[in-house]
Amino acid sequence: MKTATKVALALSVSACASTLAYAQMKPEDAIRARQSVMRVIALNFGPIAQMAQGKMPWNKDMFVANALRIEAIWAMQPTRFFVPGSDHPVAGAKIASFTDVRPEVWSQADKWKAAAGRMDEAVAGLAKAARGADEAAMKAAAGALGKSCGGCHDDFRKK
Ligand code: ASC
Repeated sequence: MKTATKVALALSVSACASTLAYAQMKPEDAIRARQSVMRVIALNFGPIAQMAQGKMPWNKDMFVANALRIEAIWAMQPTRFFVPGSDHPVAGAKIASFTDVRPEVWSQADKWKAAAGRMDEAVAGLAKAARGADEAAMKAAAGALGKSCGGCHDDFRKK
């Protein structure tokens, strides 16, 4: 490997490593990051939920595309963005940092992690169903995912 290539590689690895230091993220950046990820998941889940509930005509290609996108987006592990200090808007921050998070995310961390774990399972279940051919299984998996979204929102997000 040429020296220039080695240097470029080392630089890109350290740039990635520094963006991975989530615990050191500014709270306002963490709030924006998790809201951005959740927002894109919600946009992809909307049509899936509507199809599962018969509120929108069945479109398998759309269902599958959205389900696999949700898998990819959830793989960003947005739960990492619940860093200490991100439980309230940050005074003087350069970006808006309004948050609906409840402090129970930290004070009942085990319960919150369990709820997040159920989300892992539900997202995997949706993606698995989407890779199959069974429409009923896809709709059932969509329902399960909706429940697991709600499982966190009920207890850990302000009404
Ligand atoms: C959505 C969305 C959520 C979940 C939740 C399901 O589409 O934005 O937060 O579904 O309402 O319980």
